Amino acid sequence: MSALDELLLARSGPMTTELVQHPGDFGLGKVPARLAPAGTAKAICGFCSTGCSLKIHLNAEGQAINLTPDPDYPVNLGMACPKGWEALTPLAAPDRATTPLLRDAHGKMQPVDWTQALTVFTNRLQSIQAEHGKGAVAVLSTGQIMMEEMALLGALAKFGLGIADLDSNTRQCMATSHVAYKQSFGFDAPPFTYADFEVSDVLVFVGANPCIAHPIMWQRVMRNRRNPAIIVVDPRRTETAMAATLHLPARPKTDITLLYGLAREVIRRDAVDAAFVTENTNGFAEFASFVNAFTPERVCAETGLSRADFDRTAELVTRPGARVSYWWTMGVNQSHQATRTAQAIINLALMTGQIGQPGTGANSITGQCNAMGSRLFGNATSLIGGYDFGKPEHRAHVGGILGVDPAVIPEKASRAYDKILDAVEAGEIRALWVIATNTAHSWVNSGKFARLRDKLDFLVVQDMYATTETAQQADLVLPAAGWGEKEGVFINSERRLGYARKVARAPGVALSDFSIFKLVAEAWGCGPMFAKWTSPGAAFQLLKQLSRGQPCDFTGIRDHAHLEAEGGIQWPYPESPAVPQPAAPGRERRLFADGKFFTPDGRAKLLFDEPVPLPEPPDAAYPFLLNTGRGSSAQWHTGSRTDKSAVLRKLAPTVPWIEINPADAAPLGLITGQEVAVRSRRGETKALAVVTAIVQPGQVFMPMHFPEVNCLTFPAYDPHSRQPAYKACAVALDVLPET
Ligand SMILES: Nc1nc2c(c(=O)[nH]1)N[C@H]1C(S)=C(S)[C@@H](COP(=O)(O)OP(=O)(O)OC[C@H]3O[C@@H](n4cnc5c(=O)[nH]c(N)nc54)[C@H](O)[C@@H]3O)O[C@H]1N2
Ligand SMILES: Nc1nc2c(c(=O)[nH]1)N[C@H]1C(S)=C(S)[C@@H](COP(=O)(O)OP(=O)(O)OC[C@H]3O[C@@H](n4cnc5c(=O)[nH]c(N)nc54)[C@H](O)[C@@H]3O)O[C@H]1N2
Ligand code: SF4
Ligand SMILES: [Mo]
Repeated sequence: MSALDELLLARSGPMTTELVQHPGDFGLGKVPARLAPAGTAKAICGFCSTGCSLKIHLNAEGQAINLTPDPDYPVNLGMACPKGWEALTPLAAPDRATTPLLRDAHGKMQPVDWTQALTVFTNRLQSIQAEHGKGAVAVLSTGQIMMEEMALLGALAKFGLGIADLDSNTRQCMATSHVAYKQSFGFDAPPFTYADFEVSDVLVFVGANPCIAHPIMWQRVMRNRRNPAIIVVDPRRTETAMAATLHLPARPKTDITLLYGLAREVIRRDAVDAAFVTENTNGFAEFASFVNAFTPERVCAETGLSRADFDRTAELVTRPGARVSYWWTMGVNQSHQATRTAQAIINLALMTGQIGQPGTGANSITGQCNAMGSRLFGNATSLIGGYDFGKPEHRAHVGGILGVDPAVIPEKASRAYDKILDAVEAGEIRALWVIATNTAHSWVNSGKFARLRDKLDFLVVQDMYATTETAQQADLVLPAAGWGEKEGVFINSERRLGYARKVARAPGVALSDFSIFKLVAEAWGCGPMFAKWTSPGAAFQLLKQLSRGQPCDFTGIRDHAHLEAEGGIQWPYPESPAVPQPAAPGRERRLFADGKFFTPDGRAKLLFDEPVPLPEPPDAAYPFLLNTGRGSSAQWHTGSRTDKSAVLRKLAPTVPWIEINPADAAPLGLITGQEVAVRSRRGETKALAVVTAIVQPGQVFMPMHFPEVNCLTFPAYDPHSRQPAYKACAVALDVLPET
């Protein structure tokens, strides 16, 4: 029996044998029995980066029946948001990809078996590489698969398949935080722990709507017993802004000006932590002279904020003895000047010494369940393990641990997502392998991706569903097991590694991404290179070795079982010197308590630039500024998973809507529920109007959960992170006659 047959047969066997293999064949070792025959198993939620633990209740076969949030986990303390409660439902959706699908000569998708699928995959991609060069194939991956899987993919693609360009949806989401931290701190290292929500005196949220996007983090804020001041900087009066003590509706993308103005106030009000700045930072003198130009008058004129609100903010963040924490998400990261805006936040925390202590920090909240895993181990921007592709000693070190010849490790990081698509447009990249992301819906200015389809000789999509906008355009669909149908580790926003168990069997012949990558390696002819990657558990041991001596060192974690027993463990957690795991219920640690950063001289850098105007401001032809983002706590991105739950569908509108201020609606004669055409220079779509003062006059907002939205968005990118600026483009509205 072939290893593939064994793999497939094992899937219909008992739940305790996930990846039973001939050790000789694909090198997939036998995974020890883990699942109890009945009872409960725990899995970290596979939606957002909060990383809640869910207790899955199992039947006698070890299959999930239902779930309840885990009361003992330090992250969620027995809570879950609607997506968590409904996490099992999308697994049973009727449109799951249950078998590989191959487009036939008539353009129809036909079911094929894995042997055929792998043969076509290998033949097509290898012949494209033979004809056009290795660089003619690229990968678009994700922050939503297990850490072991994304690491195996990164290693396979770059070292085994010779693919130089591998980027992921993390570019759409966290690239800015990654670059900002790396430049400022010397490593991509979010310093905080969720306890900081509970023990801050002043919390400043910039471009973050945790009530909707991270509801359980918001619950942690609600547990704060210090009567905190909560400041929310957001052009919309979001649920979070409504719950705040002070809402600053600064004009979109003027945050950088506001933050520089606050830095000037910190200096003027003598609130600089001089000892911290002198001992632990570089660049303060230059920064201080730079921000001197950001007077309150200028800040208020450019941001549209009142002087009273600005002064109140300055007073709160400089309050003597107060613990101040800064939190940011996509309102910052998705900007044309995102990295410097994030660093303007970092600078404020540094200059006031508000870092490394309880209730402080310049804290980027992550998005996807494993965006942190992809930042460290995706092998895209950083060499797997947080190393640099450009350093020969790093390539040698990584090659040594993984048992691959350093000569096969590229000397440069991948091109960014937008450059990969530019290369498709130029005919240089001819094939794409898209894994666990829905590019056709989520990429900025999606009309471009739609046009590029014809330029691709071959498009492979590896997803749980064959129905996503991207999968429908594929030449080959590889059916993947989803969260709950496989095991592995996610890293959450506070650097906590958490383990998710397998609690359900994937439908049909769908396989875990880990198994698919192993099979691809074998079919491609580079299987031996990945001999050490016998299972997610074995891969975890390799990743531990890669982390050794890095800021993210987690060599002290024995294995998956250790993570499960401890309720997750935050990095760093080195083997030596051992870090005591703090006692329950906190079990939390933060970085930089000693003021030492990961730069060569141990000092953090204050980085800054002049504010740059909006790339596409509204004008007479396109008078509104379109902002986009999360619509409700029940909707996840492109809806491939959450739309499958009848419960979640009841919690949010199922058609695209657009929020518009009453002052703008009145002259258009527009009322809530009326249909409008929304036009930008790139596309046009329809949406139902919601007339609301949540948005400011001149601004409109659309949730990103409908594919129509990105046909409008403007492709501007932050120059450092190349993250798209999804949240600001000019649109026009036309009221449509009732039909
Ligand atoms: N329910 C749900 N939860 C999710 C997700 C989901 O799809 N659904 N996705 C997850 C992921 S991957 C991510 S990245 C996070 C995103 O989490 P968030 O970033 O909190 O969510 P967004 O709605 O994208 O953007 C946050 C806010 O930024 C504001 N904003 C826009 N422009 C500006 C600006 O110029 N300045 C400021 N200060 N604010 C601005 C928007 O008005 C919006 O309210 O959510 C995660 N959680
Ligand atoms: N206009 C606008 N656009 C945006 C944003 C915005 O704020 N505004 N936000 C951006 C951000 S922050 C993000 S993160 C992106 C998200 O954009 P996407 O990544 O495109 O969105 P998802 O719907 O999460 O797509 C994930 C896909 O992976 C599949 N999947 C889930 N689990 C697995 C698995 O284990 N294995 C495999 N193989 N497949 C799996 C799902 O079925 C789904 O099709 O969208 C970005 N796009
Ligand atoms: S807050 Fe995030 S991690 Fe927690 S249950 Fe909801 S989606 Fe899952
Ligand atoms: Mo994201």
